[in-house]
Amino acid sequence: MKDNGVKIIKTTTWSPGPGCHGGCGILVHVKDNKVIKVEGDPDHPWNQGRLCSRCLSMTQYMYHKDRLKKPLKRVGERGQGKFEEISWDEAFDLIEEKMKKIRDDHGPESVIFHQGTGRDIGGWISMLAYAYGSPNWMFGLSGISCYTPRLMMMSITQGDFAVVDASQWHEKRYDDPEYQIPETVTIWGQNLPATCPDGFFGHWYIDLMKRGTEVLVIDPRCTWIASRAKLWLQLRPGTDAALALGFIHVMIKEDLINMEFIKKWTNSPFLVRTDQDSPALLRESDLKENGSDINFVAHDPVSDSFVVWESDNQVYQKSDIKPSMEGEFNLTLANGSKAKTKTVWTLYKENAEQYTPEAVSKITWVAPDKIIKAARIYAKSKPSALHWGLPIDTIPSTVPTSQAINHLWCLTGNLDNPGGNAIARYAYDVVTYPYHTGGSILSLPPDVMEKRIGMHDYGAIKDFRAWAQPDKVLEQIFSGDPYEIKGMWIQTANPIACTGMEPKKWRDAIKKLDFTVCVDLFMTPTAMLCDVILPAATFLEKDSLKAWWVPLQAIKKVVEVGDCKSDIEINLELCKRFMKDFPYDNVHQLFDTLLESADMTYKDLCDKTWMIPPKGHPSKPYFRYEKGLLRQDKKPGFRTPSGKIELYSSWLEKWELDPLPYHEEPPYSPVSTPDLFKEYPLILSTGRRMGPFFHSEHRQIPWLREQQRDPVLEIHPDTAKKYGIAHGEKVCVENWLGKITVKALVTPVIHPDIVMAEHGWWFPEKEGKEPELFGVWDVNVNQLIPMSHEGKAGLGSPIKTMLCKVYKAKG
Ligand SMILES: Nc1nc2c(c(=O)[nH]1)N[C@H]1C(S)=C(S)[C@@H](COP(=O)(O)OP(=O)(O)OC[C@H]3O[C@@H](n4cnc5c(=O)[nH]c(N)nc54)[C@H](O)[C@@H]3O)O[C@H]1N2
Ligand SMILES: Nc1nc2c(c(=O)[nH]1)N[C@H]1C(S)=C(S)[C@@H](COP(=O)(O)OP(=O)(O)OC[C@H]3O[C@@H](n4cnc5c(=O)[nH]c(N)nc54)[C@H](O)[C@@H]3O)O[C@H]1N2
Ligand code: SF4
Ligand SMILES: [Mo]
Repeated sequence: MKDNGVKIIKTTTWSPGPGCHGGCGILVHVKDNKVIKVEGDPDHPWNQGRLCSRCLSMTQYMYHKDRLKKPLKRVGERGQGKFEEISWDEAFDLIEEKMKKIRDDHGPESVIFHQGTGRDIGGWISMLAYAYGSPNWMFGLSGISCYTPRLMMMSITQGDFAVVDASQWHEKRYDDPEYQIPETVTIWGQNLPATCPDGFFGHWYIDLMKRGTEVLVIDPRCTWIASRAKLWLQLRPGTDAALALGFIHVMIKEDLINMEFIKKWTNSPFLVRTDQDSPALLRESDLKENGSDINFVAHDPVSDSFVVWESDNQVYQKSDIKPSMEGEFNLTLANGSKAKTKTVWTLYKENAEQYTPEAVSKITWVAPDKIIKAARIYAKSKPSALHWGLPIDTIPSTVPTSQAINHLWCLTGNLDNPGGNAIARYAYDVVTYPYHTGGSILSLPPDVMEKRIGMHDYGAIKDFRAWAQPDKVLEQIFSGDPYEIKGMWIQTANPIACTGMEPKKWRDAIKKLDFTVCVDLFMTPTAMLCDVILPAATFLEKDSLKAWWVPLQAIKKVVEVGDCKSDIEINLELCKRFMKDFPYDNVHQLFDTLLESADMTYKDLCDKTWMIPPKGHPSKPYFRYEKGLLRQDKKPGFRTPSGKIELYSSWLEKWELDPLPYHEEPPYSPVSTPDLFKEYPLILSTGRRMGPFFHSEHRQIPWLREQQRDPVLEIHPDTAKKYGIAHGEKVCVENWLGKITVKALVTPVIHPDIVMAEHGWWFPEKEGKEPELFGVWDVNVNQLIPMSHEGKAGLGSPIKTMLCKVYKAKG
């Protein structure tokens, strides 16, 4: 398209620029090789023309005077802020020399490849780490507490991930005849209009609400959506598992569950041995079908488990026997000994029994009648969809919490149904960012993978996600045990201002290493400490592709800025230097290989810009478990070890964790640390997102910063009054780990016993060298949150459930 010398190009987003998890369709106006305007693409089914302020500010971002435009080499001491511009050739040569030396002297595992959140990086940074030979590719957030716990739990429970079906799999969206508007959407700890995370666009809820969907909100804060909800439950932070189990209790008691679905598709009729220290699913080796006391116990070959069958004549006949859900059975095992067993469903009901509305109310602060009402709304709505956010990950007990919530849609059969929780796969099975082990562009031999940090501590780290465990990485940088860490490659992360808890430890860790590289777009508190800084291109300056979840889409290079290079080009160049016979010459060759499963080339994809999988494709809903579209063996069922939804989790059993969900107190809370609570009498929640900023980004962009100049602490008017704090005044937020000074935002949206601090703050306009580091130590709330508090699965951390005191700052 051409008009007055202005070319309009259709493309899609995926960091850097808006920062975000991306997905939106845009029209880019280009004049004289310069972007002059970005607007929403009205024809793109995802955002249908809408854009957030971060995308609308792209011109200010791309052409900002502070953008890094050439590679930099440190010439002073670390943190002194003395850098010299070098060419790309010099930068690549230097990195090659230094990193090869570390590899020769200490082994490739001694370099950590550190990424930030889920942006256009996972595929490319894992490729670089593996080409170099290091298994230590890492997302540096304590306990990997962002999305991974939810992904892991969905994967082991139902074999696939799921998200709310807001019609995103249909080009015609809400008007598609197959689609059904959810009667209710439950928004569990998510602030969607501001966040749009994890392959979801926040405004879809508003579209749904306009079409009649009611919302149920579970959040300690009255969010924009909560203020428009049918019911809002203001729970105590970190008690979500108890609340979900309270729902389950009510749903079972009032028969609001979908028993047909549960019988047919879950492992509820399986038998569990209960007379040992820890219960265990029965295996074929435990029992012979004909050798048991009762002849209606049948072996299920897919799952290698035992199922109890209902039968009038008590003779096992596959054709006329229905699985039975309930009971206790004394069996004779294959080795002749006796065993007590119960069905999964019997155990499940017993477990839920204790979570009465009254008991749950005491834990969660939500009134019993509200718990009952909410459970009824969720379970009776047809279809009913549930979306959950980051707070489910940011607690050490994230595994039982995500499990309990995941069960809600499994118990009601709202899985892969129109308007429920649809199974989400990469569109056309094109993997640009591997969310679990496998799917990476390169792989490493098992003996090298064995050295991945945290692998032997946690089953979930070993079996589910190929990342190193970040808390263990930080510990190992200081201990050198079992091997020394010597270098760090940091790309799309800002551990000093954002990803790192106890960021002063991360500062010391980075400074301790022999060689560090940071790839970023601006100088940050983290980049300031590194040896080489490489200038990355924005998404409008690079070619890339995305399939999270739909559509499959192209990101197109529209212009160039300075000497900036895309992350993928940087990594590909280094892969060639680190790995003999690296299979790709250029990024387009790599993209073409990734697109093989879609049977197209990158050029084809660019011509179309975006594509939605056709009906019948395994990456398109609905009811794929009935059609044999989910499992590799093409049988009906789910991609779990048993082929069933595992309400009783065989993976958790294998990892020696509790196979059923339960509530566990956060490590610091009025209940678990009452003495500490006397000194620090407020619950500190952190990281409530801000629309204009993405984490630690965008503080230098005028149109964005003018929306909010300073970091704030949300505090209830009664609490502010109690502590003599007025709106807008400077307050200290302090606990036993540290202190920050921010502005009080006195507001009734927050519970009187909770204060909410923002994360990711630093001031690009302030002094950058140490000790100031852009004022990060005055305002970074992560100084009040500990590392090494991951849960039993190696996942989760107390990011949103700390304690603090608040008082007026002096002066
Ligand atoms: N207290 C508290 N802390 C938190 C959270 C919280 O809720 N509370 N949330 C946590 C969560 S969920 C996450 S995911 C982390 C996120 O942490 P990060 O991912 O580290 O956050 P960002 O500030 O978005 O990005 C880090 C840096 O990457 C650069 N960058 C952005 N995109 C790109 C890109 O495509 N290429 C390159 N080379 N650089 C890029 C940015 O300029 C920025 O300097 O923060 C965590 N920190
Ligand atoms: N503008 C913007 N968008 C972003 C980001 C950003 O920095 N800025 N970050 C991106 C990233 S990486 C992520 S992970 C997502 C996160 O996005 P979301 O999943 O939406 O998470 P948050 O904004 O951290 O918190 C969501 C809500 O949870 C509530 N909450 C706090 N504690 C609890 C609790 O214990 N239980 C319950 N039920 N609710 C609680 C908060 O009050 C808040 O309203 O956002 C992404 N999108
Ligand atoms: S969700 Fe908002 S910030 Fe993210 S790509 Fe879309 S418009 Fe841009
Ligand atoms: Mo995140």
